[in-house]
Amino acid sequence: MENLDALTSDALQAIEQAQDIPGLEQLRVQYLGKKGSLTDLLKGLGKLDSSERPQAGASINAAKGKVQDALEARKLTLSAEAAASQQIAEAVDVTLPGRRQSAGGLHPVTRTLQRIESIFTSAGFDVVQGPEIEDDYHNFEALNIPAHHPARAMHDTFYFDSGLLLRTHTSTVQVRVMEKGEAPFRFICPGRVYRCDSDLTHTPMFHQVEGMLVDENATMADLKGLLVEFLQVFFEADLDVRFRPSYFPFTEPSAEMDVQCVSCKGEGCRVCSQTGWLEVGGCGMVHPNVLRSSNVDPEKYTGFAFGMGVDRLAMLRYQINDLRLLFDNDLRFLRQFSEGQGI
Ligand code: 2NM
Repeated sequence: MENLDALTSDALQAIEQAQDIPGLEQLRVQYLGKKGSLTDLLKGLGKLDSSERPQAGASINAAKGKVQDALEARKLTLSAEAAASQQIAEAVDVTLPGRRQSAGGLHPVTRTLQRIESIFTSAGFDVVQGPEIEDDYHNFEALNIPAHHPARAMHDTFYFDSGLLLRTHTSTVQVRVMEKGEAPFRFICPGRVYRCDSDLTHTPMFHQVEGMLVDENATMADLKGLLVEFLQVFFEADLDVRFRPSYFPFTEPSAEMDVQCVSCKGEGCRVCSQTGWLEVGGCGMVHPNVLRSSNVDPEKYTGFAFGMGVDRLAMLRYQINDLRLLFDNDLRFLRQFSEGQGI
């Protein structure tokens, strides 16, 4: 009992110095718990003379009350401090500038496809799609390429075990449209095609757009007029176009078409290998055998058809010097085509 005052002031001091709630709880146990020092004193009251007991009991209870009050007060302070520092830690600075949502962009090949479709649609052509997995008939036979024809070797075809194949051109779609519908026809077929070929300038999958017009008086002159107009609108320049005689099994006569180099306007540069010309596709008058196979009467109808490489057109339009950039999906490359640009 002589130490009660010292004990109390030690307790109050320790409580005042407690740094956190667990530390405070430890002090409560130390002084007021079942085996706490103030509890012990109360338990020892029995040993006192009965005359001293009320006085001593009152003193101990008063000390307990002070310690309890101090614990309560300190607990309030510590909780408030903890809440305040949590608030600071989790504070959101509403004055910081927001993170911009960057708008995505269309892939240059997609943009090129859309541009091609928009030009041909303006000229009255429909846009038709078809399957990428095809059969021998639609990829070869119906296009006047019979079995063992040397042109089959040119195509480096991917075959499935089933005998089906990945289409090597989109002419397959033209066959499907002709066999289902009735002439006249006027449509383009854009899409992916596949050839087992991979080097600096060839990828096993690439994009092609083919087109055809079948009508009672379609001529090679109509074909040339359409393609010259297309290339000048596509490149937004008054470029020369030339047609060189060529051979395709599905057209007769056939031609390859060159456009004046978009980079040097015909002067000769690295893009055109100093020739001044860029090869952009093939074309010709649809072979009567092809029309006949698809139930179009070659005595009544003539047709022209053409095919162009979309990836090459994209490279020329956007000045991309490596074909592989189109298929690597490197964001540093693709981001140059994002946001607010037309097609
Ligand atoms: C080309 C070149 C020449 C072509 C032919 C046909 C069809 F179905 F009418 F026979 N479609 N596409 C054709 C003609 C494609 O691509 C270089």
